[in-house]
Amino acid sequence: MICHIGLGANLGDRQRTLRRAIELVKKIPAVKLRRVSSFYESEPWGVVNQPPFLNAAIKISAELEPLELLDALQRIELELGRVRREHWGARTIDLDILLIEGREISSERLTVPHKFLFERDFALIPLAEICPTLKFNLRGDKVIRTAGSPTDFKFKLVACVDKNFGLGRGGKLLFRIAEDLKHFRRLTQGHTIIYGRRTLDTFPNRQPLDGRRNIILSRSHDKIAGAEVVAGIAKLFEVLDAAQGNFVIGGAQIFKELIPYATELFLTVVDADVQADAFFPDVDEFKLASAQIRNGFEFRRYIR
Ligand code: A4P
Ligand code: MG
Repeated sequence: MICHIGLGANLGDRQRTLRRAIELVKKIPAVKLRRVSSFYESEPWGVVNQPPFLNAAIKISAELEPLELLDALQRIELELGRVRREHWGARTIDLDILLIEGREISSERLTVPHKFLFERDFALIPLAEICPTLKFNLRGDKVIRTAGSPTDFKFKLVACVDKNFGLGRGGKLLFRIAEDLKHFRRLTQGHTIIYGRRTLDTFPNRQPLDGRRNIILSRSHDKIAGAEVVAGIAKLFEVLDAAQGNFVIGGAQIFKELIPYATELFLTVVDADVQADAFFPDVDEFKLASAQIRNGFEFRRYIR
């Protein structure tokens, strides 16, 4: 099922909590995170004498029953230190199921669409950003887009794949095409490149690439000459600069982790069918913006 979830926080480090909550939703078994909205600052709705909220929305697909999803979301609320006190009152994190595609639910534990969705601009505005088909009227409450969403890093994913979006085999890349390497250099030169430890092994002399800020995701290494090493996505968000070009260059696991937050994809698609064992993730949340046909391959650019 396709489902939209609303997130809200008004206690503690709200930005960090929202990001952590999104990462935890991503880790629920049988859940795939597809899209993430910007973060929005909003005035409290309902109980008004409490701190302002930070709100966001995400889109997921889940091979779960709605109540199983609700259970998983409530476990995340607990893990992030939510204490249920006052109805509509202040909270470190609130995760509400806003919509489930093609479903209406009205049971003791769960009402979908969310009971107050269409009365709440703080829920509708982030939701509309990632669900453009939604029809609604706003009340005119103050809801202001603010920085802090992982999508603000404007991740651009760059890869060279075969017809089946195969990336590699046995830890090696499938292709080495001179024109593509030039294209890659032109895109990334002077910017930040983000990649996994094993991708370093595919580089010439296993050295970080020059003329770029190299950030390597690794849990097993803490120092690599010529690069900055970070242990996970949460740490990555702390060291990145949103104003910089942030290029994600592999491998398969890193693409999978960061594609929900990406704004653009640069795929070199080679007209070949190679037995790959690692694949680029689904691109169905993106649309093809341009394709330049070359001899035996094409340069594709996708946007949201
Ligand atoms: N429940 C029923 N339907 C759903 C659903 N679609 N999604 C049940 C999630 N839960 C659902 O929620 C109470 C019970 O609602 C759950 O146990 C579940 O079985 P709760 O989170 O435990 O209690 P609550 O927070 O007091 O109530 P509720 O209704 O979740 O609060 P709201 O409605 O989310 O309101 N103002 C701004 N600007 N931004 C906000 O994010 N949030 C609230 C909280 C108030 N004002 C706000 C914001
Ligand atoms: Mg709630």
